Amino acid sequence: MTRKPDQSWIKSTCAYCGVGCGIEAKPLANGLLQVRGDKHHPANFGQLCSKGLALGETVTTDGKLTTPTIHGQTSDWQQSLKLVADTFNRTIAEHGPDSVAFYVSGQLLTEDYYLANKLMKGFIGSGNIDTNSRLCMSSSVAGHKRAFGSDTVAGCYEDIEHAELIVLTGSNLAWCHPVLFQRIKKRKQKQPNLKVVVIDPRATATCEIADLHLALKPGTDVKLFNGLLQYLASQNKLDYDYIHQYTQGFEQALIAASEDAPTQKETSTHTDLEPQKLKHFFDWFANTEKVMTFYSQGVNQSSQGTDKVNAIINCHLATGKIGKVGSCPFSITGQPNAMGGREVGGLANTLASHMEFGNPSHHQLISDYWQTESLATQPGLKAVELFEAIEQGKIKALWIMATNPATSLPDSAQVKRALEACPFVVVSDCIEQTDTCQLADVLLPAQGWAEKSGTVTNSERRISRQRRLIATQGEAKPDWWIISKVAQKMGFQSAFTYQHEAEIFSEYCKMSTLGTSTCQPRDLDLSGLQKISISDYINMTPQQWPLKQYQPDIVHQRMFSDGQFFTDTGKAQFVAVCSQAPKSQPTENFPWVLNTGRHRDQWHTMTRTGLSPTLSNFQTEPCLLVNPKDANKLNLNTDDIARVTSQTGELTLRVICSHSVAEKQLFSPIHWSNTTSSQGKVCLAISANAVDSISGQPEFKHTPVCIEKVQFCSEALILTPEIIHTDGLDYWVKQTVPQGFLYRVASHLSIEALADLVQPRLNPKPKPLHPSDSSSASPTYSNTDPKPAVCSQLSYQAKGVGFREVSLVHGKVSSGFVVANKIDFEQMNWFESVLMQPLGVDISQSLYQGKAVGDLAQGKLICACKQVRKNVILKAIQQEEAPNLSTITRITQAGSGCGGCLSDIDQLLAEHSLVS
Ligand SMILES: Nc1nc2c(c(=O)[nH]1)N[C@H]1C(S)=C(S)[C@@H](COP(=O)(O)OP(=O)(O)OC[C@H]3O[C@@H](n4cnc5c(=O)[nH]c(N)nc54)[C@H](O)[C@@H]3O)O[C@H]1N2
Ligand SMILES: Nc1nc2c(c(=O)[nH]1)N[C@H]1C(S)=C(S)[C@@H](COP(=O)(O)OP(=O)(O)OC[C@H]3O[C@@H](n4cnc5c(=O)[nH]c(N)nc54)[C@H](O)[C@@H]3O)O[C@H]1N2
Ligand code: SF4
Ligand SMILES: [Mo]
Repeated sequence: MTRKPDQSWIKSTCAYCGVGCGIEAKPLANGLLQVRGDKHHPANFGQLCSKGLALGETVTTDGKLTTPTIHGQTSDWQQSLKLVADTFNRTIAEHGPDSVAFYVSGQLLTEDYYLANKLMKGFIGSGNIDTNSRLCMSSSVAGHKRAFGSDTVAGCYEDIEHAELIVLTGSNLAWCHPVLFQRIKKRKQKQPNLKVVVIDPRATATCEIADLHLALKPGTDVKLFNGLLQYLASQNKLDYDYIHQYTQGFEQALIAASEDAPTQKETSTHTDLEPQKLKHFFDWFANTEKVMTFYSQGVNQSSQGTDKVNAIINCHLATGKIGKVGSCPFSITGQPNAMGGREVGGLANTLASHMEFGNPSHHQLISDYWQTESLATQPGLKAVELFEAIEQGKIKALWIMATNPATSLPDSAQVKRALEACPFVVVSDCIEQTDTCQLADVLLPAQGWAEKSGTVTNSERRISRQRRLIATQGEAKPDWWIISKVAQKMGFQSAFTYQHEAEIFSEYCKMSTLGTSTCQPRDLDLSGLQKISISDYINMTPQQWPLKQYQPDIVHQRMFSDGQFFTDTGKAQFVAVCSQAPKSQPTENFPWVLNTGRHRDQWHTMTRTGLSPTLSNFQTEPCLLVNPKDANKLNLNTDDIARVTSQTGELTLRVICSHSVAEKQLFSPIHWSNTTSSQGKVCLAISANAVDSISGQPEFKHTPVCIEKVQFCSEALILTPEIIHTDGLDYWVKQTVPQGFLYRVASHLSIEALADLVQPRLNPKPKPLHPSDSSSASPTYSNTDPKPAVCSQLSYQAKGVGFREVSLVHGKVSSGFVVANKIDFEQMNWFESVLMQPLGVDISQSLYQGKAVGDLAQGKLICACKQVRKNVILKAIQQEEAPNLSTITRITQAGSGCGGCLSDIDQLLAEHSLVS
């Protein structure tokens, strides 16, 4: 008897990265979701990373935007949609279509995205719709178009199973695409001959699987790959048959490479790489048949991003390592639907469905298909230019959807000025409190990941369904619904009459067939889905394009296997590229280079992953990684707070000394905003002037800065069930914890003054404390309601030394704070132990002594076999100069039993030394 599939598990797709993992979810009685990997999904075969596993924790009602608001006042859909439509119409009537703009996102579903593009380019008649993919994939898009004549990712994930050499450049795959990383790791364990090369100025967690780590000088990738092309030619390792038959422009590209990188010595000097290491890489590439090169933001987010992409592709074309099993250049997409957005035409410089501005037949085809006479004739403004135009008053109405530009665009102060200057700003989001929402005139509540339904396309061109998993909270609506309603109210009724997302999807798929018999063929072929019915759409399994027919079974396709490309001649185009230094160079005043990127457990501006206590516990503060030698010169230690200043702005970040960054380089994560920190938003310091001249993508990884230590007089930890106001707190960071929020604070005030500032902000309000008149550690301590205690407060004060207070409700700690000169390990430990105390345990003694209680004094149990607790392991990590798994297990004995806790120890190592 075959077992019936469990109907209560609904198949959907993870909300986060471009790997596009399939999930299965089961709604729980408490409104949360149980989530597991979908064993049948070809992106992950059941695997999930920490973010995917914690998806269920992020569907809480906390902080959700549930009603439309106008100028901060709750409104309704009727009124707010009318206001948006009328204001856009009036602005267009007065100032023309180019006076309005949409700024959208790779986190919209394809159906949403298609409609946003259709409305702006097709009916408003302006090219002014750009997307956060400009910050993410646009250099790859531009590089692909130059080389292939189309924006095509050549390979598929299955190539990993065949590759003999995998090059990861500008990608921290272990943290940013963890399921692909694990897949490579597993394959390497089975197939030790597989070689992995990591090219990254930093020693990241990805280096764990690297046979070779090339810590190149930031920004020198073009030199490195030109050096490789020159080497391949000099060693007679080129595939001339392939070059002659399928490509053009090779001679010019080789001449450029040979002039740019004439010798290995020259390449080695410019990239700061040891000649021996360079030669290893070159030899491996030259002598391995099946090579995959994955690249991501270390390549794209550069003032030479497009050239970097083409320098990589040149090497693959010159050796014929493309379109073959196990061989391809592979741009890994960031967002879950970055690829879908590129397909529908969400970038300001493309039209729709991989059809282009400047091609009259494409214009005609689209105008006929959409039945419009207003199709935009010119590309619109790219993201950075768009926000400049907004500040200059050229854009008078702006609609932002599913992105948080006040945090993620370069030069946050400029973005804020622009949004403040713009007469009308609409923001569609599912979260109420973001830096961008705070600057909106109209806020529209969009359904979030678990509430909405549609499709996304992942890095390997695979379209998966995202399915509705829970009931919608409040009045939130699907983004496609919001867009169609506004379009209808603007007067475009007949073109936006959709009742179901499936209708939009099939219209979009059909668009991919336009003109393919009369014009040139296009890579994006979705013809097999153009007639999909609503019920087939509802049940659709993952489909990979190109798809001429519905794929009932999973397929693994690669592009260009026939050597046919989408240029005018059908041949791939080599691009002659020459290395250039990053636009902003260090100076005497700004001698360090700040690199920015991602942390393992947070997603972008934390509006969603920040809701999960589990994910928020990995890296709790916006940090600055500093090489220990530099730290020494600057008199900085781990846990100090540093001020980082660039020509654009200023940050205050917690220092972590780490060998993972080279001297003169710094790294900081991108996740904190003004909503979660005082000055941890890295884009405050990033200039908007350094962008790639072809793609318009900003240089996020190379900002000259200076740093100095900031001396504070006091620090505090504050636990509160609700958000508190932070005025007067010089440095603060907010973290989600199971009880509510944990604030970490540093201040120029004395301990007493800081305690006075903090105390009234906590709820329930504590009764007045008994002041201590002693300057020694002979404290007074007050228990305001010792016995039957529904609500009680315990506080302790030792003048000039410390201050501790907790409020209990029904015997459980509900809020509290500790203030000291410096919140050290002991204080942190005490606070944590008090929070974890089971009901009914008397914590007054612990409060008095400032020492953690009972067993919890050493933190939670990590190794059950040897009974080793967290803090014992942390202490060992801190005492060791270069801690690693084997030294820590030897010193503490943890993990020497069954070994089941080794991954936890590894995680502690990663958290506290940052390189695993
Ligand atoms: N956990 C997590 N995962 C994510 C995301 C997230 O927010 N959190 N976001 C998703 C998105 S949208 C994206 S775009 C991807 C990004 O994924 P990645 O591109 O892998 O992530 P980043 O950390 O931005 O940058 C990658 C690496 O580029 C390196 N780098 C800096 N300069 C250079 C250089 O000049 N040359 C080379 N070769 N390398 C350099 C950096 O040191 C960094 O380690 O991640 C996706 N996945
Ligand atoms: N310094 C620096 N800056 C960077 C980068 C870097 O490496 N360094 N990386 C850049 C890159 S690659 C990227 S992709 C960007 C990401 O930057 P953003 O796009 O600004 O980051 P998110 O936090 O993902 O913002 C998405 C917003 O959409 C909301 N949202 C989520 N789902 C939905 C939905 O279904 N509908 C609607 N309407 N809203 C939704 C979320 O609550 C959130 O507010 O950051 C860029 N900025
Ligand atoms: S690898 Fe990406 S898609 Fe997969 S579970 Fe993690 S965040 Fe989600
Ligand atoms: Mo991205």
